[in-house]
Amino acid sequence: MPQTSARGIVILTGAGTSRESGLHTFRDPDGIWSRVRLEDVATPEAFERDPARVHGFYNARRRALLSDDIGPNPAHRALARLEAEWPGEVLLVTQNIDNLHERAGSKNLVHMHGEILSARCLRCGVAGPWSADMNLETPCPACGQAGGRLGALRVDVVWFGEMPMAMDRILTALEACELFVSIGTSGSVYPAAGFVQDVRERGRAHTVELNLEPSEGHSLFAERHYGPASRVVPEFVDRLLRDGLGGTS
Ligand code: BV8
Repeated sequence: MPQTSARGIVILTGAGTSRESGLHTFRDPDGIWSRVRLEDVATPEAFERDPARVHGFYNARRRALLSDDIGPNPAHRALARLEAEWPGEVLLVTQNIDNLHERAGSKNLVHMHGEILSARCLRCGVAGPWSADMNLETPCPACGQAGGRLGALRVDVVWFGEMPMAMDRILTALEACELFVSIGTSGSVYPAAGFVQDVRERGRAHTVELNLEPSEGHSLFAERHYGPASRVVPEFVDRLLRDGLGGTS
């Protein structure tokens, strides 16, 4: 059976994709980093220094995500449709720790910065689904251990200075893809912000930025469309499914 020639697509999403679902971004004027310093809540040193504060930061974001008025928006749904209808592989790499891509139906998905609805044990290393608040006394559901200066559990996300997840899989997909689309990200956090350069260096893939406004790396993209993700992403997906790769300009 000949390998289909349909070409692979890699999509990178950031917090702007979830903004119209009601979740805050990081670096917009009303963003998360305008209210708290990342050095105080999103690094291993912050957790060592004040684990209760870090638990409180993620407990609040987890509760917000699980509230009834938060759900996928048309951008999440358009990306799930692209995966279902595109004849080649579509790998969705998200920097987001929410579960809105899954809830929209995306399956071929990598959370390179982890997931807020997962917890990891500091003692046995086992990670698993977690939707409740977490504190220093919470026991690990896998090994039962609890207590200690840092407690037993941490949120299963990638903090600054920690290695992002699934990098081998991501870099392999970037190497093979014919289309790289960056959506809703400021392009200020590495290695994700460097993916477009990785793709350009291979000289074959088309690169597209879909964002509310030009990102830090906007000049690196061959094609750019600006506006809210809930409009710009469905429009782009419709065009791509109608006209194929040659149709994008
Ligand atoms: C690593 C998870 C190496 C947690 C996050 C100095 C010291 C130490 C490290 C570094 C350093 N200098 C550089 C680094 C590397 C560092 C880094 O890049 N720092 C930056 C600040 C300079 N990176 C790391 O540390 C990474 N790890 O390098 O490891 C290593 C090597 C070997 C061994 C060990 C380690 C790890 C980075 C991951 C950190 N974790 N999050 C959590 O979420 O709490 S990062 C955080 O930023 C989120 O994941 C977020 O997704 C990511 C990027 O932000 P964006 O998603 O882009 O969000 P932002 O608000 O910035 O932008 C939103 C965009 O949306 C805007 O452009 C806006 O216009 C747009 N928008 C808004 N509304 C809409 C919209 N678009 C469309 N529609 C709308 N409606």
